[in-house]
Amino acid sequence: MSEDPNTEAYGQEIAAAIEAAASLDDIARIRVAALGRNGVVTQWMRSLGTLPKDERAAAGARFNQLRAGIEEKLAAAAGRFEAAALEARLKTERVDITLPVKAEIGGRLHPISQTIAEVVAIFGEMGFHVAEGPHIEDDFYNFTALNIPPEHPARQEHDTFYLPDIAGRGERKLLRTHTSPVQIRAMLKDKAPIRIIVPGRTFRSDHDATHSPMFHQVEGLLIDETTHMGHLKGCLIDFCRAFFALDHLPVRFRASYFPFTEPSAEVDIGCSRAGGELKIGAGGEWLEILGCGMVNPKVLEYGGIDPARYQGFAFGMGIERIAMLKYGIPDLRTFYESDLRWLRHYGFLPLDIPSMVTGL
Ligand code: 2NM
Repeated sequence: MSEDPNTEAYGQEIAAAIEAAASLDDIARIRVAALGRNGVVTQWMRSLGTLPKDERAAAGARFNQLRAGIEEKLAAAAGRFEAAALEARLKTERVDITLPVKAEIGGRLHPISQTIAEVVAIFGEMGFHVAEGPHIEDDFYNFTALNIPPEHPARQEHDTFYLPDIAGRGERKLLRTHTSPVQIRAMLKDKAPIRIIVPGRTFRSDHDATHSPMFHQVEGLLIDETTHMGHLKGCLIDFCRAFFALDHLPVRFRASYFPFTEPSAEVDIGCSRAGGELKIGAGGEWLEILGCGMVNPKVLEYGGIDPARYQGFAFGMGIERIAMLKYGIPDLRTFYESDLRWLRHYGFLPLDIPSMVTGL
């Protein structure tokens, strides 16, 4: 390049153009003209090699300064247009929640909500009330108080979503892996006797055809002075029969193990899988639907309840699983796709509130 490019004049010219820009498109055009592959500044920079050696450093510095100044002005102008566009969108896309439901969609209750309402209605009739708690928990409520030992696989990084240690205290919060921490909170806060069910979201680092990293559980807890395994069995048999609306549904208890209960059991209901089609209630086969047991005395102690005076039972089940079984929903993933056609098919009318009186 022979003549010395007037970077100052060009900088002012570009600044004026940016000032006069009326849209993000204008800004993009200015950027291309100045800084694009064949832009003015780019070409100047490319021509540095043709300058006499002793002028290169100073010219390079001026070009860089020019480019940085233009970048900065472009970014600021783009930011203003983006903010204005967002403002406009927020105005036009505001949702009027007082409008009636659109007839062609027809509001539907998600099967998860419906199933929780049904479970609440059944246990509500038995005198349980609903308890809720935080999704973000700490190690004590989610693991320690439930007698889950430090080396238990569920505690590993791999299975549990841990949050960063923002407080720098060497302890990390986590997303609850079950709703049981709410039972511990209830023991500590309400004392015995207790009769609660705890529906809610839970999180495990698990993702395949039958596991979602976010899913729902309902757990239950009953604590009193004379509570025994017979109460547990009667309560859960009644629940299974009410939930599946089958008065004579076969229910069996199979010995199992959980750290938080002793003894522990898994509950199966009768079914048949003849011809590859699952039918609940008939046939000589079994289908597991929930876990339960007598609350481990160690857990009562963590909850501040005297195990010499009180005992209780607890149970837990997956909402998606029992909803899929009851309503014939074949694929877990469809629960979270927000597909209105799916919701129209599997959803429930919002005012059809389940109750033991009107039927589930
Ligand atoms: C289950 C199975 C068995 C359970 C125990 C407790 C607590 F906090 F009371 F100890 N809450 N939930 C429990 C017991 C959960 O889920 C399969």
